[in-house]
Amino acid sequence: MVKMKLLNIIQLIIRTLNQIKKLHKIFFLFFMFLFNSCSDDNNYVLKLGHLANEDDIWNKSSLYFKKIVEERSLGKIKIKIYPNEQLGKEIDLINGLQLGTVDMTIAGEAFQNWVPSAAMLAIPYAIRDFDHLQKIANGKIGKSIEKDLLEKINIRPISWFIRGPRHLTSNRPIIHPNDLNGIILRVPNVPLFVSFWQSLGAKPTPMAFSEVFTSLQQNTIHAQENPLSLINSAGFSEVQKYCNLTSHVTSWIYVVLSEKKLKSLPSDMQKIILKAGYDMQSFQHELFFKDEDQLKSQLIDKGMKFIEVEKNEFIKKSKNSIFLSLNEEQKQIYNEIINVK
Ligand code: 2Q2
Repeated sequence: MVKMKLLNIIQLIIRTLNQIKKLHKIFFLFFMFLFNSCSDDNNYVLKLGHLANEDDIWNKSSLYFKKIVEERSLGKIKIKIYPNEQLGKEIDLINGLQLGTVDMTIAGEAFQNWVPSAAMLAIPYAIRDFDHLQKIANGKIGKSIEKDLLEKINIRPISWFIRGPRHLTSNRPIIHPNDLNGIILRVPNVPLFVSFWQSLGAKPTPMAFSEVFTSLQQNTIHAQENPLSLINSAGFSEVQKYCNLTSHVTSWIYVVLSEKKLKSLPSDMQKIILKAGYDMQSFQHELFFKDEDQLKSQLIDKGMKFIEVEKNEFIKKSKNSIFLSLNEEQKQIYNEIINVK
């Protein structure tokens, strides 16, 4: 009798335990469902497209941004990075930002096609060195370009990256502007660059960055111009023998975000993005100065020959055309730039 009772009690305990276990499972599933649907609601995806490849400093800096944003937002914000113009060419990306098909990109003087003051980012022979560059980008002129981008096309710069001087690469040495005779030269979609190279006697042709390597290889263009970092990461040393040290443009570039996208996020998420933009800038600047010194020797190792050019001849020959292409307001800013000591 006692044995039977004991058995009943044990069975009752087991049943209760089983029920608790089931309930446990149900609760678990219920909470998982809740958690998943919440995190779906709170998942924000930002697509960042740019023209450089995986090895470039822009991509390394973008990856740093991705890391800190995802960490600080506890995974609520996801940053998807598309290098190599996978998400579109520079001009398409800038259009896409305004249409809402892209959230972020890295662009600079090409903005002059929408915002005239962005031409001031890259006036040939205006910025003397990195110290001067930092003063301009951080100062009144940089701030007013940032303001124009935001007010005129609803695009918000969240970082600015330092760039090394642009040099001309080619398959024959270019020492003097006269050597440019007959040279078809790729430039980005930047009207000022077209008039600059025309004034020097070359045949500039605007083209998206992703098409440059193949066009050089096929000899449909003979030359291109870019900072050493892009020349190196894009592997132009495989299709160009000479790097002519024209140093014709020293400039900076913006990492930009669609203001509409930013404003669609909760304010704590907005703060995380803006702070991360600021931190990415410091990260890029530090990495830039570490990299910049080694780039020349890396390119020499890859077989490139560096050519000293008659820089004064380039300045002399292009000066008039640069000035003519600026309107009154731009001329004034140009004078301000060169007067910053
Ligand atoms: O040559 C290029 O395509 C790049 O260096 C940049 O895209 C260029 O500097 C500008 O189009 C930036 O807006």
